Amino acid sequence: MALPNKPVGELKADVNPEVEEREVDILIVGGGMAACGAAFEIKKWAGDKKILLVDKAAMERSGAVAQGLSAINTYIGENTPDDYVRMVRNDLMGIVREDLIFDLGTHVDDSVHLFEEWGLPVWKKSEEGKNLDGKRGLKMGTLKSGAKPVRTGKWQIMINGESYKRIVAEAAKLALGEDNILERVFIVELLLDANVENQIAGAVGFSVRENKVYIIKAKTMMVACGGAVNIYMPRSVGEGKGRAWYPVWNAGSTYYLCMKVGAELSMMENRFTPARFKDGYGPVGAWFLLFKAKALNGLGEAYVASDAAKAELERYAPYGTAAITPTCLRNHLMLFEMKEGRGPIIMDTVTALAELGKTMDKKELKHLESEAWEDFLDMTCGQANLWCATNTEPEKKNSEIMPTEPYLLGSHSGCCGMWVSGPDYDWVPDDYKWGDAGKVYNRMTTVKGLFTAGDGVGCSGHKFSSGSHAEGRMAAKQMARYVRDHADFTPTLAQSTEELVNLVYKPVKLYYENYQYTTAEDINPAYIKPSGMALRLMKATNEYGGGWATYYQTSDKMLEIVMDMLAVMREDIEKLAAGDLHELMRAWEISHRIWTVEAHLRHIQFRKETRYPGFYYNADHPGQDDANWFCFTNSKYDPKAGTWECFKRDYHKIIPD
Ligand code: SFD
Ligand code: AMP
Repeated sequence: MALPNKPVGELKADVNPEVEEREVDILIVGGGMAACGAAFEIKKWAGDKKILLVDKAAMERSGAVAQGLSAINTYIGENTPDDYVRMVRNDLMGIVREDLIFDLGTHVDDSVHLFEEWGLPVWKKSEEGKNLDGKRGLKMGTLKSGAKPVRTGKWQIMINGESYKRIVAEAAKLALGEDNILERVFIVELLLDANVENQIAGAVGFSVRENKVYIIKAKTMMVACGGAVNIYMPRSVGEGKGRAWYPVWNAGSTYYLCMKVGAELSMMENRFTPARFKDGYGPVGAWFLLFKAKALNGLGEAYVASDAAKAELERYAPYGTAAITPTCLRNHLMLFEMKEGRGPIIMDTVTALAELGKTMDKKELKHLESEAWEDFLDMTCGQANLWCATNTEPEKKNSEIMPTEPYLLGSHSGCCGMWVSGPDYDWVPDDYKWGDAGKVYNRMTTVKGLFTAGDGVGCSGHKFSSGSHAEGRMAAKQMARYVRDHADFTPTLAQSTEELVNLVYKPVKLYYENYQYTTAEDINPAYIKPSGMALRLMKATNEYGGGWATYYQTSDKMLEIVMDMLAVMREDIEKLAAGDLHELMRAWEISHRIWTVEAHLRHIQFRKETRYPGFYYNADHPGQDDANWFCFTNSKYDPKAGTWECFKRDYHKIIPD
């Protein structure tokens, strides 16, 4: 149950928090799209079991869909799952898990149909081929009953999605029951079983509204805490600090929590460096696909059609010469123009709207203009604010677009995450599926009983909101199987209650033991505050780890330097201090971020090629080296030894071209 909003000011931390211990069969960590999918599905398969969902925020507005969305980017519809695999494979430069993508492609539409049933307005095509949004679209019937969506691209459909997350969360809460949900509880660490090797047994966290530590034992769990944001310095600091494209609250917890108990990571070198409307982070998809806008360089040229651009793309054939240019290479072309002195890059909104308006009457034209605003009001309202603040009417004034700081995610146009088992079909290669006691558990990590979904599953991007929900539902069914198959297992924790409380509240204790030593509480020889640590991390990664400061370029030497800096940061996070509950959350978030970005950079260091030009470049290993690197790069942190290992895993082509 959600606790009410806090009163003015932060809630003071107490060195002696209350402790609540729980024991459940199934634990769902996170409350975003994947977790809502799991919450909706799980009772159907494990209704007699004890289930608990824990979200650090309030589910109605938590995670990436908090502000809403204006499109569902994965709806298979009239297409085929095989083709979906081809699209994802091409966009992610060849190396993907086709079993996971195909499997998702066969399930995702069912989630979209549910969203519509729960009240999400989906735009429809009229019989005359006109776009009908909102209530007008409802008149055409549902997608399930055969109504045609408004396709922007081959895979994307338009929605009126400001309340998307509220709708999805309501269904999840109704299905699971409010009593089985803890909101505003931040999970800090996962816990392995004391007796069974490599078996998950629980998690520890704290309330961000009460001085309370939660210790939760579970037989199986899904961790779906989204991607990692604010691991690289955003382009705006000061007044723009905290502004980002992906959700600022998602701090890499999925990757941190799983890697710390020894789950294998895959393709952590992959990142998403999205091209976005400059400073407001407005997504570009609707402009490129729905409004058919062109990107121009500073000279007013549609640069993607130039001979120089074509020659540049040919260097990355077959992806560069494919019918749809992969996302990273679209960025690469932007950066190429900018570096050649032909920047900035401009979205030609004026021509696009004028072209569309040619066949429209006055009323339709007005509606088109409001759609342009609604695209942002539905999912990135800061961009609409920025348009107001800069007197930008998109039909009269163009806007700049710009590659942003990098994000780590596995559900959007990126593919980093956990190495998980695929489904148990005979066509799935043996090294793509595993489980326990001879049984295969789809979406289980390499730790027994630990599942993930959405941004957590690596090697299979382009799931987006709908696919993440569907994947959460798929993982839920597997957890239900797991818990039945392991009815005799009783989770046992290796740590005492006192040890766990001391671990979680260490920053609070450090603060209260030392804060009176100085007059300015943020400056103290005995501790570091999380806000300072965040700036230190972002400066280091931006300058040495391929942030925007260097046009996303790093090198072997720069990686060596940033690795040293990260090692010191990992030592220094032991000295993080927190005086209130918000700061305690910030302290743990920055720890999660530091470990996550270290995994990212270790992978970049290991992969001696530049697989994703436009997302990042390794100056010492430019271009792609298929002979040596057409494989997955995986890593594993050994929780007992405290050591990391990077290694290769084979890629299998399952779906022919
Ligand atoms: O325009 C802890 N996304 C888009 N998807 C689409 O389908 N269409 C779009 O239009 C999309 N675009 C877009 C998108 C996202 C954003 C931010 C914008 C625009 C501005 C992507 C999807 O939203 C994304 O793929 C899914 O939401 C991913 O789902 P999931 O479940 O993997 O992550 P989540 O929804 O962010 O949820 C994370 C949850 O974890 C909680 N959490 N809980 C406990 N303890 C911790 N330590 C925790 N850490 C995090 C969070 O509170 C949250 O509940 S467009 O760009 O293309
Ligand atoms: P974005 O708004 O950039 O997150 O993109 C939303 C959707 O549109 C994603 O499925 C993208 O892959 C797709 N997309 C965005 N821009 C383009 C483009 N120029 N060409 C093809 N697909 C695009």
